[in-house]
Amino acid sequence: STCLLETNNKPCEKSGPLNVTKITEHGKKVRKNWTSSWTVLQGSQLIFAKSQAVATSWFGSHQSKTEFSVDLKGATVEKASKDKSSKKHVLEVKTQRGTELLIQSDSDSIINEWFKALTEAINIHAWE
Ligand code: I3S
Repeated sequence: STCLLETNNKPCEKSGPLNVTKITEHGKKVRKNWTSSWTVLQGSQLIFAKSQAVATSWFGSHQSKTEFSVDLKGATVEKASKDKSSKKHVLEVKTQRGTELLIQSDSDSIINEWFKALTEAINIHAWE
């Protein structure tokens, strides 16, 4: 994998730049706000930071630079249907807590890698 960061003896499975927006928070629809985020998959946590540099400093010390993170336990991931976004290569992640995210890359292969990694993480952590 492409992940170079590690903390608390927990390796991170995958990281890279993705475009992300929430579409629902606590079960309520929110206005889309697409931003490019450095995205890190670590165990059951999917973490979004403003940039790789910020993510690195986040891993080095404090957590305040994290934009937000979601827990993938009990989540689902699927390829987003066309009505969710006009963009190409979009995944929809729904968490158990009622947050729905869209994540997107201009690269089909990158989004397919994330789809695999997220599906695996969701399956591995399903029963925790
Ligand atoms: O699902 P929507 O409402 O068509 O999403 C688009 C809008 O949120 C738009 O912003 P404003 O309506 O707040 O100006 C965004 O700029 C677009 O990127 C959204 O659509 P896409 O299809 O890019 O996800």
